[in-house]
Amino acid sequence: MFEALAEQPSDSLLALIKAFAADPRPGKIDLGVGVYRDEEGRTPVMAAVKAAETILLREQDSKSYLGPEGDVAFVERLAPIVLGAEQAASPRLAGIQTPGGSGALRLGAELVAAARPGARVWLGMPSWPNHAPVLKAGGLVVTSYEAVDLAGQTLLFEAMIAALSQAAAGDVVLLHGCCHNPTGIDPDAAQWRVLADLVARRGLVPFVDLAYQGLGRGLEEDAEGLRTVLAAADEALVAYSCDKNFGLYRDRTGALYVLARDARAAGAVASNLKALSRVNWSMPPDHGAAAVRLVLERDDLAAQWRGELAAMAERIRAVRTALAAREPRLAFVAAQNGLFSNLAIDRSGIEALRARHGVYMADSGRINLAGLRLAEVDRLVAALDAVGAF
Ligand code: PLP
Ligand code: TYF
Repeated sequence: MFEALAEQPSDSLLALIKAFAADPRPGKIDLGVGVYRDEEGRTPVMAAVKAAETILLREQDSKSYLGPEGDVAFVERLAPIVLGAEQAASPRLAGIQTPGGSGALRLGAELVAAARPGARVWLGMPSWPNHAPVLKAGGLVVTSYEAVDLAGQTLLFEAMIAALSQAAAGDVVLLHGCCHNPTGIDPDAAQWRVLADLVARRGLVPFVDLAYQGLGRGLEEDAEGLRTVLAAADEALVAYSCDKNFGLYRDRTGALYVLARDARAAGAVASNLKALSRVNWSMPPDHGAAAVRLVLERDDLAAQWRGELAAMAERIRAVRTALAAREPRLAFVAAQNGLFSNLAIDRSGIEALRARHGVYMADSGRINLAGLRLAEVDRLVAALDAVGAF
């Protein structure tokens, strides 16, 4: 039967990891896959996480099953950081540990599809390439609309509002909580309020993907938009990833939070989340969530983690500032948030950058600013100039 299968394209972002590793040139620059890198180009295990792992190694006395909901204390400790103290304490809230933000997106889509078969989700483009396929695989009907003008590097906010004004009550709206992937262009506070009003007025269900909290303007600041929208919504979902802000990537650490209309509905949500977890992965992987829980339980480790995260965000901002200062045509980079910016470069420019200059970026023209060392700013600008990227 397997001969009937059509060949599937490989993930072009992940393929870049191998292509970059195979390039023997010493001065190559990796602006591809979205992981944080320090000034030496490393993606280290964060010291607070390492300390928590050391404690786990010493004190964990069992690896027996926990259950489909995973580490409940992890989900509870994380909630106020994401949602704020008030929403985290809401009786309308249900939460579950998931394998990364990706698992949370899939589970959230399946939950909505179970409650309302054929439900629609509105997705602004460009977006993370996995969004549409994961939401679709979860049973939702994806309607995309244009949300960013790459040539002008602007959010098409009016077009966004016009698109979402056509959404029906109960439709889901996928929103990037902060540090938009791939553009780095986030709504400002006033625009989040307009979105919140629209959600409330039309009875829409925000599904906020928060995968980079703390890597933009700050832990609290990066959650402000999400909290504004959730405060206005009767029902909402949050797919959360700890894989970037705790540096846990391959340990697949995340959570899904769901706000229901009332406490009784939240109970139904919780039991459905557990049932969906069971049929997908039975139980989520423990290690990353246990490490995060330990970090958040201990004041000294939590403070250390906050400090490390703030330093990571600081480095990303320093790279953005340096790039913008060096090249006025990249001034927009300094005003954007998080790891990414999406340059409006065509395919031939992107390929020439790889082949001639050893500069690797996503096929879309997305660059990961954390992949750039301050000492490489001049070389990147010269390479962009040489391929006619401006
Ligand atoms: N959402 C966005 C926007 C992302 O960039 C990522 C990155 O991987 C994810 C979700 C998923 O994160 P995770 O690796 O935790 O599944
Ligand atoms: O956008 C990125 O680069 C990160 C990492 O299938 C990633 O979100 C990329 C592709 C993928 C999973 C994670």
